[in-house]
Amino acid sequence: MAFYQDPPSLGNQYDDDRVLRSYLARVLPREVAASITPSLREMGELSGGRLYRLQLADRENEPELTSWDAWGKRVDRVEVTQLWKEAARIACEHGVVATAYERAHGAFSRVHQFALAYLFDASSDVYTCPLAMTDGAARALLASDNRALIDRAVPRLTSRDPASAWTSGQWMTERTGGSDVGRSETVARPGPDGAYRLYGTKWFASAATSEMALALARPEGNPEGSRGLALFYVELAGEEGRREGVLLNRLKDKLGTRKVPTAEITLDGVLATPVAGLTNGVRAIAPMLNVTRTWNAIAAVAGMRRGLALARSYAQRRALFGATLAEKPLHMDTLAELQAEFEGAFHLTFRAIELLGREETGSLTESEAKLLRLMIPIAKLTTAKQAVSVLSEVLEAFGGAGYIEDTGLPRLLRDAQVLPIWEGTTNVLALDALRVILKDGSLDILAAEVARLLTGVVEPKLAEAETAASRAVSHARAWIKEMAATDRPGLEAGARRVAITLGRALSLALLVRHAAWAMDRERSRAALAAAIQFERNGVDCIRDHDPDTVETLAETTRQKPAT
Ligand code: MFK
Repeated sequence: MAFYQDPPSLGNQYDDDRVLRSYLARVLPREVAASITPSLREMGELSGGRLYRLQLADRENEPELTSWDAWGKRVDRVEVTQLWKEAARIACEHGVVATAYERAHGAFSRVHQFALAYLFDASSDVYTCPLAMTDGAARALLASDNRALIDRAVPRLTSRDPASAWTSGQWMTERTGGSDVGRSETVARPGPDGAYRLYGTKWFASAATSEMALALARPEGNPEGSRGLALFYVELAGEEGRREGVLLNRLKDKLGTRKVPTAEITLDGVLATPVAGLTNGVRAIAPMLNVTRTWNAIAAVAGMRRGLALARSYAQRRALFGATLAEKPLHMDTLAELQAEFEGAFHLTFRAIELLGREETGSLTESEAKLLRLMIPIAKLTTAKQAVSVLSEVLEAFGGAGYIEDTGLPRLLRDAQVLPIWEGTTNVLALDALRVILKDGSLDILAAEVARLLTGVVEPKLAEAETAASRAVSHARAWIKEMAATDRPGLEAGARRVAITLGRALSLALLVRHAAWAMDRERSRAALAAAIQFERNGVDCIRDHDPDTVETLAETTRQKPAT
């Protein structure tokens, strides 16, 4: 009999998820948990069942851009794949954005919404990109207080009716750069009627199929730099002349996120409405950035969870050297390291989501608001890096099969690789976090949060983890203080290591707190093991700055190539 390997399989992704269920049991009031569980179970069923099968069947399909019709008319039509069409319907009907705005459970609605997004994401081939933009646009419009635009767009962005729902794009990045947005070249010109029209090129326009977009542009005559930019609302969903003044030049040929129709576009006089005045566009779009960065973190967590679910299933089915992989100490040791990373990322991200929900319902204290401002870049950058390294290991856990496209596994790594890049690279967000720390004392608040989480934990097995979390934060505080006073270039050079250390320390403190709760209330030692393992994986990444070494290597970088 020839041998054929059983493929990995998935069950209900809600019922199978100890980490999610235990977390929700801790944070949600009993009646809220009872009310939302059916929706999560339904999404878990879709995500491990019908949507997952469709994802595998749709694997080779990609969006297509048709620029011209048969008679030479410019049409710029994008056709997305079957999976995305189905994902759009499911996301809309199940309220993957709407839940946050309906607020059936007040601040907890954000936790409910992101739990739905977490379950949905891994089987959607990044349909969460347009959802993130849609959520972010609704949030930025609401923050703008522009009543006319809010009334026009927000009900559509937060609709549960696929026939009338809109998604939004985010048009920021230009050829001049994705990070230094202040160099944007797009101009906004008022016509004789006072209406603005945009002219320029956007280099990474997310999800070219959206019905509206938020775009940065410089009103003619405004000064250079980011303060001279304004935020504009662009509507693309008109009956006639759809996308009038917007040319889709081509779709990007990307390493991953292949189902997302990311486009290069020319804005050639598209009508646009100022959202919040004619300056300070970055400030006006910032609420969107904070929401989309939270989505980035949830996508990182969801990707890790999916990879581990498949790797665990495979470990039970794959036998070699006389036993299944699930019985092999080294394989289990490797998966334990990855599981701890996933659990740390999960708790870090959902803590930020709790605060986001409280911010939106007006119940955040001033110091919690500062904590949230610092936590979002830290959570985004920490979880994105974890996702890439965890999913690289997940592929290896399948041996050669992990490298073969029609297993559906390589996509996991390709789609993770974008997470540290878009929505602010690791370095840009590390510098953002450093700026916030130096400006408003939020590191003291983060340190107090870590101390609060560890207070009252008496389990001796958690002692080392507790010490590691609080020592890492103290080290970061002392290091920043010293470097800020003595070595500014060294401080900047160490910003990424500091941000990751803070992300890992906060993750560990959250794991410790959850482990203590789970032992007490659920008689479960799984979260305890995750906390201990996370500490063993390492927390403090800060090292002393060594300018000589860095400068010597920098000289190599600056060398002119030999001719
Ligand atoms: C499932 C996955 C979902 C994700 C899908 C993603 C697909 C989308 C693909 C893309 O489009 S990626 C492009 C995303 N681009 C970025 O994320 C930009 C990265 N660069 C930065 O974040 C820079 O730090 C930044 C552009 C914000 C720098 O801008 P500035 O204007 O040079 O900096 P500045 O002066 O710090 O910020 C201007 C104002 O905004 C300040 O307020 P004031 O005017 O009151 O002083 C800042 O405090 C405020 N601000 C900036 N970032 C903020 C913020 N406020 C709150 N939260 C923030 N995060």
